[in-house]
Amino acid sequence: MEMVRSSAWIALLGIAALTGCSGGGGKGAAGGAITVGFSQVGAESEWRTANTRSVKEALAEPGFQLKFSDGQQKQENQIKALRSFIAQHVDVIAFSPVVETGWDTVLREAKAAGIPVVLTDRAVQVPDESLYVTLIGSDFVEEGRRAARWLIGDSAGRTGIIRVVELQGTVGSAPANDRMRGFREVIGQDARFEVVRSQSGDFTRTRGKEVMEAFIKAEGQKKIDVLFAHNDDMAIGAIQAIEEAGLKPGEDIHIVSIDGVRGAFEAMNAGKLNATVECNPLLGPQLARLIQDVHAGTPVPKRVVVDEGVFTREQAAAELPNRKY
Ligand code: GYE
Repeated sequence: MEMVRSSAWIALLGIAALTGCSGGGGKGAAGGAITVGFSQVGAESEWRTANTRSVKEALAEPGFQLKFSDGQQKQENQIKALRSFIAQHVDVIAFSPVVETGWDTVLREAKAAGIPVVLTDRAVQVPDESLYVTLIGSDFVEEGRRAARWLIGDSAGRTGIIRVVELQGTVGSAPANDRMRGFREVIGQDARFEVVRSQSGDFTRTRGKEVMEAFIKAEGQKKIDVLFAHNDDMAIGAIQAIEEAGLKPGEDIHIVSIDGVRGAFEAMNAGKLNATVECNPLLGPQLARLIQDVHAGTPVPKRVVVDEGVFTREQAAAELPNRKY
């Protein structure tokens, strides 16, 4: 089981030549601060709060001027923000796209305006990869696989069908699509596992609790053995629903989720969550360096991923003081 610290960055694909640098129109070209328009997904989870803090801190450094916009989990808000950044002639646009599809038009507008785009955290699906310069973030497929591998280890010696319910992240988002895929890829190789319910809880505690309540009700007398939640916040919401139904989270229903936020470590410490797969939100410093390189026209990798691990209940007490988010 991996216990790698999360700061090492690995370049996956080769070096991509940069195109579309600020085109001389931005303020940075005149030697001042680099103006960055950053469009954030929203404030849906503990992960996101830590991510926003990290980005804001890093881009508060001298050399940057940050224009920050909160999309409140709505693509239309993010598209509006990107158009406003284009109209203001920012030097670089950085954004974390709430969903994967539907960005072609606005990204073409940015390209036509000569403004380079750096994706952070989440990926887009676009027919033309030159519409963004680079993507920094986690490998969500691998996180899904890690959750499944942990589950297979946890279920060693168990016979009969193991009934799993899944709380998905935001519909159409890269982490929901990829975590679902990675998880299924691995548990699909073990005939004991059956995913009996799978629904979106939109990455929030409130929805996580509501959807888990619905799962419990719908399953009636049939036992739910495992909950896989695409993030810790939904797992924490679900824990409440499980307790209110008179069951013991972590015992009657084993729970694995993703992110590794403080709340997850506290839940593991209380015995209510069994494991969390780490997803590091502290992307700010790396993002700042990448923006500098992109603005200077220095070649950068097309894809940069974070190195992350898995933590269990047994490790929670020792690890809790080291957590930075
Ligand atoms: O796992 C979840 C957040 O995109 C990796 O978004 C991010 C996910 C994270 O809401 O908690």
